[in-house]
Amino acid sequence: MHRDNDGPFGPLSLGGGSPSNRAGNRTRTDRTRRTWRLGIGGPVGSGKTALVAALCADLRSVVPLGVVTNDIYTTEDADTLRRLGVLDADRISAVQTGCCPHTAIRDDIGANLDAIEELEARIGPDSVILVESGGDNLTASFSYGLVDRQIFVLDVAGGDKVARKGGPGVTRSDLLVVNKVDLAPLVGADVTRMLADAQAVRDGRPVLATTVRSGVGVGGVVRWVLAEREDALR
Ligand SMILES: Nc1nc2c(ncn2[C@@H]2O[C@H](COP(=O)(O)OP(=O)(O)O)[C@@H](O)[C@H]2O)c(=O)[nH]1
Ligand SMILES: [Mg+2]
Repeated sequence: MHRDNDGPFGPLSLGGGSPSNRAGNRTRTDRTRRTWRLGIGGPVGSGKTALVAALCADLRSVVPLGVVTNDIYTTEDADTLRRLGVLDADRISAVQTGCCPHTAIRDDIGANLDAIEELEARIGPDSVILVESGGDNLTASFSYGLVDRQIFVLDVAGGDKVARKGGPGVTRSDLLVVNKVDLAPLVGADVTRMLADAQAVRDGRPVLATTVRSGVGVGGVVRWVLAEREDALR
């Protein structure tokens, strides 16, 4: 299923985002290759798992895929993805952080690295591994020791103030996804304003508006992922 409906807010970046200047390093110091890893973070309920499911549906025929989920006390997100059948069950691995979720993706990344390497051994070094963070507030961000690129997902239903509140996900993620645009009229949120506020603090990094639930804008996210991975392979 490929979605290329970019929706009323247009394709990919607003205001022309410059690509991230971090080189994708897929070679370890011992010269062995490793998977390309994409972090997906953001507040609880913003649509991270929905985005992971949509990316799997669109990318699984293009590239070998694996998913690592992070939940504090459960394996809820991995269970959801397995139930949806987006990938074979053994390509989805659950990390139970047991602590504040950003610790496991930023500070003490060992459990996530173990899960990634275990998947990588099974799927191969040419795969893409999506790492969903546990839901957190605006302070969470991934260590670049864990992922090569990161997406931060905001929820329009949280109000159009959220982009103005900033935090590392809003300002420095490689791609900011403003999701649940369909709910804007119901909560009185001004999406155009939200996108402009985000763009103003992102120094040219891209912002995308989506309604993941109906696939609107997901094609733009897929194109961004493929372009960033391609960049890393060069
Ligand atoms: N209306 C609407 N609901 C969405 C959208 N994306 C996700 N959801 C719903 O929001 C809820 C939380 O989504 P989920 O992906 O579990 O969020 P996560 O906690 O960030 O992983 C679920 O009920 C989804 O169906 C969207 O674009 N529009
Ligand atoms: Mg989730």
